[in-house]
Amino acid sequence: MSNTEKLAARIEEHGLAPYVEELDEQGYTVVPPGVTGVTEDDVDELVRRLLEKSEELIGCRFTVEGGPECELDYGDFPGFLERFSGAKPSQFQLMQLCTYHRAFRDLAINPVAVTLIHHLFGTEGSFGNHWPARFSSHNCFVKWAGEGYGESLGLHVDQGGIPLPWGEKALNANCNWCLTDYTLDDGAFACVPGSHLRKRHPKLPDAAAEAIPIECPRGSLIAFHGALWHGAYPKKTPGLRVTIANFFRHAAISPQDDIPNHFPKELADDCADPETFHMLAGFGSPYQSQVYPLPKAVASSP
Ligand SMILES: O=C(O)CCC(=O)C(=O)O
Ligand SMILES: [Fe+2]
Repeated sequence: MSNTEKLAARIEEHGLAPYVEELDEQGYTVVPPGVTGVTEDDVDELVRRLLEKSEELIGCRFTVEGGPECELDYGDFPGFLERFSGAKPSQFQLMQLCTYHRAFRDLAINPVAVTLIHHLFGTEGSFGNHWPARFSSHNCFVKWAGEGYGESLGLHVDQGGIPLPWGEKALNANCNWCLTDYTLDDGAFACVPGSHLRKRHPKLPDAAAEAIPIECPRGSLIAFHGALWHGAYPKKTPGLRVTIANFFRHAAISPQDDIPNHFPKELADDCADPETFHMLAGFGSPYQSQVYPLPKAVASSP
């Protein structure tokens, strides 16, 4: 079976046809937990581990209901997407989640998420277990009430580092796992539906007028094309918005986190599907060493 046929079979197996159609037309899709197989218990565990790690790294206790229990000082850090509007940061990002615990590695290779990502990158040039999708980085956004990204909503594209013109297929793609409810006032994901088809960067602040909030219950997956204009609304309610952003790249694009060279192999083996994890991690590129055999001289030339 070709990889194109395998992909069609996986879309069928998981009942993903409507989500794939939405991805193509709108540039994003929202998949409910009943379809991804991520349970309430899984979400509880992920949130607990993320907030424990946050406390360990920051020295402040965080709860979903109450938010941060301390005042937090960012020093000179202007924020990443906050810079567009000059808003004061009211979030932080945790990185390299797949080194934390197996629960994050299992989420990174969730079969529904990976199937949608394979669809976004296409199967061109793929064979056997070599699909174009690779991990780029595994991150978490922890957000609380504040200015968010300001008026611009931080609208951007995730494949923004790649020179124009962009083609049909994504070069980066993202899986946002909403670990708390997404509503407008809770700081929902913002996007301009269909903007991936414009194949250019958003112009700020005008693009913000076209954005809509993506509201969905905790446990939902928002998968999106790397050329979709997106950001987030400011959180206005008490407590935390917690999201895991598993960022993928086409094999031709550099990873944000140098996973192929630095991710521990023994951790990659400790997950629900080590073969898929290894492939997405990008281990074993034949050009990292003299992998392809060389011929042997059997007799000297006359
Ligand atoms: O939810 C957010 O604050 C922004 C998410 C985002 O830009 C991303 O995951 O690429
Ligand atoms: Fe983004």
